Amino acid sequence: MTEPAPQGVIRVPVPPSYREMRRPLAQRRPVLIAGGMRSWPAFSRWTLDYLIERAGDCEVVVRNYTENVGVPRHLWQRYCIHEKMTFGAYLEKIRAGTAKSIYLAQVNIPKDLEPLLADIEKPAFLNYSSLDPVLWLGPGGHVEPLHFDTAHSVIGEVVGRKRVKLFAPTSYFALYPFPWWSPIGSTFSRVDVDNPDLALFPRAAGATSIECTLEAGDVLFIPAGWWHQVYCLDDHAVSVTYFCERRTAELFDDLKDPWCGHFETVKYLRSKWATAKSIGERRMAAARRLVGAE
Ligand SMILES: O=C(O)CCC(=O)C(=O)O
Repeated sequence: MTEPAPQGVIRVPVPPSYREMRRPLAQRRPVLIAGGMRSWPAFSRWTLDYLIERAGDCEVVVRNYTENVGVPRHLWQRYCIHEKMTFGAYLEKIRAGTAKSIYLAQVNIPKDLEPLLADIEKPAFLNYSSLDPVLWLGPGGHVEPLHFDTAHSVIGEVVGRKRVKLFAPTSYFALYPFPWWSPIGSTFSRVDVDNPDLALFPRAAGATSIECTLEAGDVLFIPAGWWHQVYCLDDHAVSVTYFCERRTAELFDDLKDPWCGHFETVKYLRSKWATAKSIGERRMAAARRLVGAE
């Protein structure tokens, strides 16, 4: 089965008007707002020296992917090892080029990097509520594996560039998510989309991606359910994501989302299990009555 090619990433000027954002949001298409975060103080401030001086003592948790380097993705036993260190120690590793398979991902800025909070702004076109903004910082060459989020992502690219490969939610079955009981999690794909093993994952041949490159200063809106794999370019790349609570986004129609369908499947199986259990219990009660045990 071949998926229809998703239309490309829509580019809108900054600041986007409500009208310009309304249609892509309603159609749930990725949107790139070129220069959308250039007004953030972070854009001109966030050098490695500045980050170390402002927040170097903060303790953060980083993701160490070393054990998975060179291992085919579907054989990963776990996603990564989490390690605690100071933000400053991690930034020194970035500077020294020794953080190759260590990524600082999804660090809650208000809680864990509070001194940096004044440097960022929630994009004005975001007219629904968001969770706490999170920081991503990593070395050039890092690839954040293909996954989707259950909330919209609004990514502000602060330093360096990132290439983003996107697949529409309709590619769900072509991308073979890990099973929901695996330690990796069912929002991650088992397929290495840059070099898919079509003998193992034949449907992946039909998955069609779109791509964009985020330059420093750009903002990318990724609707919930869109798969994305993110490649850090340049010496290092830093971005901030505002995840938006999907329940508060009035433009949603959950039932049409395949990933929602996935959770629906789990709910359905649970309800079947409950039904089977109650039938089993009734039969056991009848059997006990039959043999006079009740
Ligand atoms: O920047 C990255 O490495 C990943 C970002 C991401 O997955 C997100 O913001 O949803």
